[in-house]
Amino acid sequence: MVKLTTGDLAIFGGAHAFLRPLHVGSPGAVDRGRLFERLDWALDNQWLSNGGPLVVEFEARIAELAGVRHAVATCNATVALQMLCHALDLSGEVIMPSLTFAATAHAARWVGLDPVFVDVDPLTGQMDPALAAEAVGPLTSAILGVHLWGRTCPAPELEKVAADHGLALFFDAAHAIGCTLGGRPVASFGSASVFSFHPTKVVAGFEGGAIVTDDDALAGRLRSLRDFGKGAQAAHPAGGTNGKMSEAAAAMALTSLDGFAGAVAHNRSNFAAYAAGLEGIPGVRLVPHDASQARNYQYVIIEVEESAAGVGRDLLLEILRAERVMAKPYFSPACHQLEPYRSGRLFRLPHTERLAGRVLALPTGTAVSRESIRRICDVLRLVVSRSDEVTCRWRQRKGRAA
Ligand code: T4K
Repeated sequence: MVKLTTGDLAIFGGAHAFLRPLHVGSPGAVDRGRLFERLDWALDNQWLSNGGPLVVEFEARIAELAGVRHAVATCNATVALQMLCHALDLSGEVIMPSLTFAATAHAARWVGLDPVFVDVDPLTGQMDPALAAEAVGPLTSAILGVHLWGRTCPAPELEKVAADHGLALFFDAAHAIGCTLGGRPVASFGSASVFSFHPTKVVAGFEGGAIVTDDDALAGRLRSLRDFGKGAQAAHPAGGTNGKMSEAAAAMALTSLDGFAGAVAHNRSNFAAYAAGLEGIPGVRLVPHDASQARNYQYVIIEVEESAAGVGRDLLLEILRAERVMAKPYFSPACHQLEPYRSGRLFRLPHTERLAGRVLALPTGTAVSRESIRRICDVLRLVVSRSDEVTCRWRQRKGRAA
């Protein structure tokens, strides 16, 4: 149904734009026949974890896709980041952006490190390397870059900062599988990078992660740490953990990986549909991709400027959710606005705070069609074009509810 008036919006009693909720992170379609074949094979093989053949195959394919020698598959990306902090023998402080999912900071915190947050570029939302350099102190042991939303952060500049100060450099590439920067695969920067294969990611393994690296010794330490410290040349002070990927997760991840190129093509076409649909809506900026680089397009991010749109991000989110468009405010609050960091050191991060109050991730992925995107954009256009009336009705509604 085409929505023509504010009364047609679901928040004011109109019909929902969608019969079923449309999620940001709906798992992509996979070839179920192939998935069940792999699961059957694993059951027949009677080897369900601890570096089984499907995990080994998955690691080889991820290393190839990432353009590096090693992929160490893990149960998820959070544990992968924790293992990497130990394997790099970090201590004290780690410099990172605050505009990221909590897992980035929590992983460092979990292993006893102190995250030091730096601000981001106001347009791209990516960590500012000059501020990373300024944040280096006597306790700093590493810089953790994040390729936020699958857009790449300024990795070469971060490499220079790390080299100038003798720091370790590694990357949270949870969003960035298959992405390049200056023609180089993201995994070629720093000592290592971490991918996520959570169901909401473009390659999904039920749960899953991988650390990719060209460093043979680091890969060896990670394999040992992942499996309770077994097989280490020298015992690690952290002992070890259980960070292994199961054969079932590898079966799913391999099957999802089979469809990677198709999923990226679908996401790219969705991104183009959003770009066309949002064109000219005042105050709604689609955060762009660098089309000259390989991208997986798995996150569609808009920035809502209330003074131009007439409605703020939070009201827009409420309106979209009423329509069953389950947009997500990635990433709000930013990490430094969350406990346990909020009650600790004071960070002044104006660009991060501004973006955290304005950004919204919109549904994409193979479950989202161009027609659905057209409908989402039409809702946004209607709301912004009638923003005074929308705000007035919303206030009245709130007043009645209070
Ligand atoms: N670093 C970064 C930068 C990250 O973004 C993440 C995770 C990590 C590290 C750590 O990776 P992992 O340890 O998870 O491998 C979701 C995901 O759980 C999380 O993996 C992801 N980033 C983050 C950006 O998004 P939430 O708290 O927003 O999850 P939730 O449950 O609200 O799900 C997100 C959307 O996906 C919802 O709209 C529902 C939908 N969904 C979710 C699942 C699980 C589905 O449609 N189907 C599903 O099976 O964190």
